[in-house]
Amino acid sequence: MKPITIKDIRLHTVSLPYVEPLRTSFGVEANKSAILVELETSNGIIGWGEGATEIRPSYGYETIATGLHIYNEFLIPNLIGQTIEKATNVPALIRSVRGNNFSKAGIEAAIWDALAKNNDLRLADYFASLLPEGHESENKATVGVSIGIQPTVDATIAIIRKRLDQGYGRIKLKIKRNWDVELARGVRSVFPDISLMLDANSDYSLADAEQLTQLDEFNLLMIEQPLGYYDIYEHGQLQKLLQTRICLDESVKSSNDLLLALQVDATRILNLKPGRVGGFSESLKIYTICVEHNLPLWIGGMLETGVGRAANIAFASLPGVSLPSDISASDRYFDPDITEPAFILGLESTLAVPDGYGIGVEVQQDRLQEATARWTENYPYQKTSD
Ligand code: OSB
Ligand code: MG
Repeated sequence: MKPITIKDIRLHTVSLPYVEPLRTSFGVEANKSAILVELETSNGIIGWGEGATEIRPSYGYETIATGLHIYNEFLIPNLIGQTIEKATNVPALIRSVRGNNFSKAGIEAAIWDALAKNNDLRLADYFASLLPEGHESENKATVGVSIGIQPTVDATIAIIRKRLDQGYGRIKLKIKRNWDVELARGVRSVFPDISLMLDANSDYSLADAEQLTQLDEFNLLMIEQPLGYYDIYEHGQLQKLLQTRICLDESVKSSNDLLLALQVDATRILNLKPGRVGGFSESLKIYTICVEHNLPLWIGGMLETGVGRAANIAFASLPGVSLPSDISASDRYFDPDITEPAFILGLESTLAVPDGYGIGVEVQQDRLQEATARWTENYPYQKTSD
């Protein structure tokens, strides 16, 4: 690999209106906010990464404001002027910064993109080059769609129907306490056979185990992160009582967390969000653990802009990603997205990996300007309902 030398790193905080907001157990935002990282190398290559931090510390503890602080004060000063030959060397360069995984991942992603471009490689092929033979990119990712909490069961059914008509082959519904069994029963009475899963975003505690066992009758593909943010042990306790497989999301923040979760049978499937674990270097470690343990794996989403989504699609195209990922077509999120070309849902609920080098999509300067202006207008906090 031809190395890159980092000349400059520029941050763009953006705000993009969602086509359809996603209500979770912790609320809803009308706009997508993200920090886009633009990295320039000494030979003029531009790499892009997305730090998928949100406005509020709800899904994780990082926010846009803490992200800007960590980038500007710590990560960027550590990296400017560095020569990097392999993106997997990056975590060692920023290990003095504790935690803040989404921010680290945003900057690491820009380095992955720049290194891939500098070596005329698609990001998907760069990932595959670091894995054993037989792990080449399949050039497409199999995907599903995540549907937020709706006011009624009928409204949920209407959206599921729309998504099935669009070609999505796996449906995920957000649930919360008191919005679970009745929802699943109503949906299953209309769609007895669809591939269906539920995501609780940490809303329950072990005391709710009996309620959760009532979901066993609905033939769910999995239940995602029912219990608390840190509660790996408790998920293991819950799994003893449930037939439905538990899939951890929030609680697995590193490869070490995954090994612990496997030890206590807390996760029978894994939702890997590359940002949550600090980036693609750690994600490759986790990928390898999943392959070794025959653990079904899929890539989660944070409603990313095209910058983050393109990189996640590249990762999700690896063959060890064995279940549909939470990465939908561009039109499910934004009109228009910040990058071109748009991701369009293909046959059998797939998204194609673009042909271009690196992430394979281009940031549109006019849309970037508009999105940064929208952020500035609304800063520090956008209006939120709830
Ligand atoms: O828990 O998977 C989640 C979005 C924001 C925060 C948390 C989650 C989600 C999603 C979105 O489910 C999936 C997507 O990006 O399409
Ligand atoms: Mg989740």
